[in-house]
Amino acid sequence: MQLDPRSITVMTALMAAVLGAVLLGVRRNYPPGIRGLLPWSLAPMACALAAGVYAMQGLLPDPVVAQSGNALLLAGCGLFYFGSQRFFGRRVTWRLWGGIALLSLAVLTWFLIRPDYRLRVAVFTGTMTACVLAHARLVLRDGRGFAARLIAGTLLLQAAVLIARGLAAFWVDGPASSRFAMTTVQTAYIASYCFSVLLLSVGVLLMASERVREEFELLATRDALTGALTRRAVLQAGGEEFDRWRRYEQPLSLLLLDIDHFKQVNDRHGHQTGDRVLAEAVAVMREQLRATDRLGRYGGEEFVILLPSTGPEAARASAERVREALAAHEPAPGIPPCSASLGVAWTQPGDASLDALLARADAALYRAKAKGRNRVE
Ligand code: GH3
Ligand code: MG
Ligand code: MG
Repeated sequence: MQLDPRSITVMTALMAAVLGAVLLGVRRNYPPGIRGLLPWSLAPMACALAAGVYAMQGLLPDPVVAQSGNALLLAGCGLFYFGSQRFFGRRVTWRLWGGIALLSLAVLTWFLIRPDYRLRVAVFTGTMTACVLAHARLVLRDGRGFAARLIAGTLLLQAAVLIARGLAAFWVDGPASSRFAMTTVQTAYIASYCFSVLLLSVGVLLMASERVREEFELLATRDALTGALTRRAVLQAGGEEFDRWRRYEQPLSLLLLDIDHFKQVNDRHGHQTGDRVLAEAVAVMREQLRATDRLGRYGGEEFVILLPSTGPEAARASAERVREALAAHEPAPGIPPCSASLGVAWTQPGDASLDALLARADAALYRAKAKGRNRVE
C-alpha cells in the first residue's frame, strides 16, 4: 500500500487532538470521584503535538524535530499510564518514568551527535515498549470488563509493533535512514500508532463510563443511612431467588426483622440517635450473615434478610444468631441498647410469589411481638 507516512502523521495529530478535547469535555461532566481523566486527556494531546512536530520535518532543524517529537511521544505514552494509575487508585510513578524518559532522551541526543538512525530507533522503541508493557500489566491486574480488555489488548499489540519496529531497524534501515522513508515497515509503524491512540482514548473513555455506571448503580441500590439494600433492590433480589426455587428447587428462606420499642429510642434520645441505632444494628446483623445472604431495609426500622439455599432449620438458627447478637451488642457511649423481633418464613409448595413468604414472615413477626419481643417465631 502506498500510504504517505507524512499524511498519516498529520491525520493522527488532528485526530488525537480531537480525542484529547473530547476526554477533557467528558472530565467536566463526570463525578470527581472518577480519577485519571486529566492525564488521560493530556495523553492524546501530547501525541497530537508529537505527530505535529514530526510532520514539520524539513521545516524545522532535524535535531529539534527528533528530540521534541520523541519527548512528546514519551510524555503521551507516560500520561496514558499515569491516568490509569490514578484511575485504579495506584501510586503515580511519574518520577521513575520521567527519569527513564530523560535518560533515554540523553542517549538519543548522543546518537544525534554521532548520527545512527538505527540505534536511535532501537533506544526509542525500547523505552516506549517498557512503558507500554508496564501499563498493560497494570490494566490486566486491576481492570475488569470489556474496556479494560480493549486497552490491554491495544497496549500488547502496540508493544509487539514497537518491538518489531526496533528489531526491523537493523535490517531495513541504514544508519542514515530518515523518518518518512517510504518503507512498508515505517508506514505500518506510523499507521498502527495512529490506531493505538484512537483505541486507547476510546478504551479509557469506556472504562470511565463503566465506572460511572457502577457508582450510580451502587447509589440506587443502597440505603443511604444504613448501607443495607433498598427495599426495591432486596425485593428484586428476592424475586430472582424465588424463581430459582421454583425452577431448580433451591430452598429459600426469608427473615423479617423489626427493632423493639424503637419509637421510645426516638422519643427519649432524639431522632439522630435513632438513626445511629439503625446504622449500628445493620452492622451487627451483617456480621452474622453469610456472603450470599442479602440484607435490605424494608422500611423504617424493619429489615428483610434473604437466605438463599437455606431450609427452615438453618433459617431459624440464622434468625436466632442475629437476635442474640443484637441483644448482646454493647453500643457506643450515648446510644441505647436495643433488641429485635424476627419472623422466619420459607418456601412451601403452592407459593405463587415472594409475597407469600413476606406475608408468613410478617404474621410470624407479629406473633413474636405479641409474645413479648426479643424473640424469633
Ligand atoms: P415495636 O416493638 O412494636 O416494634 O415498637 P416500635 O416503637 O418499634 O414500633 P413502631 O413501628 O410504632 O415505631 C417505629 C418508629 O420508627 C416510628 C418512626 O418514627 C421510627 N422511624 C422510622 N424510620 C426511621 C428513621 O429512619 N430514623 C429514625 N430515627 N426513626 C425512624
Ligand atoms: Mg415497625
Ligand atoms: Mg419496631
